[in-house]
Amino acid sequence: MTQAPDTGLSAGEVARRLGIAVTTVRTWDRRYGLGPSRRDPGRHRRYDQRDFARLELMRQLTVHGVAPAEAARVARDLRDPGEPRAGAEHAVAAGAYTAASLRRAAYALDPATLQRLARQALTGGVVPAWATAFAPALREVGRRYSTLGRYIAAEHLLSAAVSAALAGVRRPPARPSVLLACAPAELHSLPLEALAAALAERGRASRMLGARVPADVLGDAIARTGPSAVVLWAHAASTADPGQLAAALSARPRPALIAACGPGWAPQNLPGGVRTLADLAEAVTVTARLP
Ligand code: B12
Repeated sequence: MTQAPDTGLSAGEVARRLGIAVTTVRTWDRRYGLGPSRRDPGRHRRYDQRDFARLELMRQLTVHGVAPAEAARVARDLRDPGEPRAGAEHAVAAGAYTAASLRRAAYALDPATLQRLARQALTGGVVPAWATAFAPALREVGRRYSTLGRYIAAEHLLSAAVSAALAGVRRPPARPSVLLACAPAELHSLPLEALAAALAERGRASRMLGARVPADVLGDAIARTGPSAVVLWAHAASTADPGQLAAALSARPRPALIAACGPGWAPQNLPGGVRTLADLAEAVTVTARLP
């Protein structure tokens, strides 16, 4: 638990303190904007305490399996410069601990514990709970399931608990301006459930059409509700349906944002007017900005 001195730290000193390569420090600066904020004339740029806290959080999140782009977004959001490291360390450690506890409760087929843990995880906010606890637990249980079919019950109980906890986040009484829908053959709806809950936390209401939304149903829903954003989820290439994108693109009024999200879509094959969103944090930032 080292503090950056008042004079700031060089990239090399930051790397040493964090136990990572200096090239990683520079990459995180260049690629994710996690650089030093001090620019003293005639000197190299120096990392102050807050810059250092961000990098420390970035390292902890990536060590816990959070994808670098998502970890960087969480790290850039770091507030409370007074006690940055204590708060960040606590959040990450709590997330990792919750992910492990969720997995244990899932393997033990213990729904009451799963529900309690999932609700508790949300007290720190939907985005950190998803990034540090829910998604890692889901990935791990999904991995076990793919190698050993008997984990299917654990996966079902875990996803039911996560889904119920996300649905428990209070929805604002605002007019829904965001439309969320899965691809026509897609059953994986949890990432969109997380997005609906994260938007609700920010006072934004959404309409979640859920799993398996046929193209014509989507087009009709857009025409009837006039959303400013439409977010479509496909978890596998086999469910990603260009016909659904075409329905969104031709619907009137045309939504300001049409996003194809999830590992099922191939970004290079998307038609013009459709964008991708890399993770929950980006999806929240981009959709919450719209009117
Ligand atoms: C829960 C779950 C289910 C539940 C879904 C419940 C629900 N309401 O969502 C149920 C039981 C229904 C289910 C069914 C099936 N599933 Co399933 N399931 C999962 C599991 C465990 C979690 C899914 C999830 O929510 N992932 C979200 C996060 C954790 O996933 P991620 O891809 O790592 O996230 C990255 C990005 O997507 C992005 N991201 C994450 N969250 C968000 C949020 C937003 C808004 C954005 C923009 C981005 C974003 O950031 C992450 C980092 O890059 C996964 C395991 C896994 N690794 O995902 C398997 C998994 C996706 N399922 C799988 C399979 C095979 C199936 C079935 C076909 C099984 C079967 N034989 O019946 C069926 C039917 C699928 C269908 N037709 O849609 C495979 C898919 C393999 C593939 N690529 O084709 C997986 C990977 C398991 C495995 N290892 O085999 N499943």
